[in-house]
Amino acid sequence: MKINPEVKKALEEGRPVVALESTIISHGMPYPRNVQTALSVEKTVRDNGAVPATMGIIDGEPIIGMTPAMIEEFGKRKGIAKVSKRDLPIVIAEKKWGATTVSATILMAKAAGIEVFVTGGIGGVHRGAEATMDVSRDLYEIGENPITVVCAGCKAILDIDKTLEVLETQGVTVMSYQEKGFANFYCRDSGKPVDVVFNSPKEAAEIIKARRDFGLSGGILISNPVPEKYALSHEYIDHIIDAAVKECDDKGIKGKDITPFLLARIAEVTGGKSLDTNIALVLNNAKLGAQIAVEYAALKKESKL
Ligand code: PSU
Ligand code: MN
Repeated sequence: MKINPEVKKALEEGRPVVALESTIISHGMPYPRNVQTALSVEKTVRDNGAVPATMGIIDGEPIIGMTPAMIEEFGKRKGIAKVSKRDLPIVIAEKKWGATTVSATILMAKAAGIEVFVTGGIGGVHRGAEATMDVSRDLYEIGENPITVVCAGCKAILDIDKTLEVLETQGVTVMSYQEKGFANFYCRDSGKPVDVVFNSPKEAAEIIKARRDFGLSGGILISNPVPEKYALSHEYIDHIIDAAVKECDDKGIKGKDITPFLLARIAEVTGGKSLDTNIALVLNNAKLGAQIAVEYAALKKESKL
């Protein structure tokens, strides 16, 4: 692993660090907005007092904390592999470039000792999973590792009820920031209950600390609804998502190609509106994630965790 010196120093000094993924750059958004977004996310993390660490794999080497030049290349380059846990050994051994999904990013964060991670929407249980068994590795990796993932719920293309069920089975604590229901990616509230609503980053940090103090393994999922101003209404977006999911089925698109296809198709049909919302929610998550990382680092320092 190659750790960025700034990230390394922050970790050694117990200062807050926030992990970021790279699949959202290479497979989640078109160039150049993917690169602009990734760089603004890093800036937002810094502005809120933490050090960003964007993860990726370059020529088989896992990078903890990519430079802006690396991020630019990740956004432009064609044919970068989308790397989940199962793919990690392959891209490393074959010295390839790999963009890390939530699952692979969690593994790299854990290896580096980073405990807070910001993304857009996590992967989850796909609609029709009772037939296809398509359940994202993301859910299990959150269940098994000491990580707090800040997201705007799971992607809207998924089955939210089933996703919450798997999270519960995995023992993940699901918390929502200020809003009662689990966030719904492009929309604010899914109406599905979470385990606890919290009202400040400090409150979240206290729950993270309690989980660690008690020696519980596994992670915490923080649901942060997209800002009102950028939220799309169910009336507007739901049928667009349904049509895209059906098109995906009809075309026989499967496995890891489903999510990138759907995100791109929905962005196209909405004339870029869904992309604006996606970017807004990621930035909003970066702010909250950094604030939580700051509070958690302070609590750890106080209690010498
Ligand atoms: N969130 C976004 N855009 C994305 C993703 C998340 O706003 O592109 C990526 C994440 O990397 C997540 C992955 O881990 O999609 C899930 O893919 P799958 O559904 O194939 O498990
Ligand atoms: Mn899948």
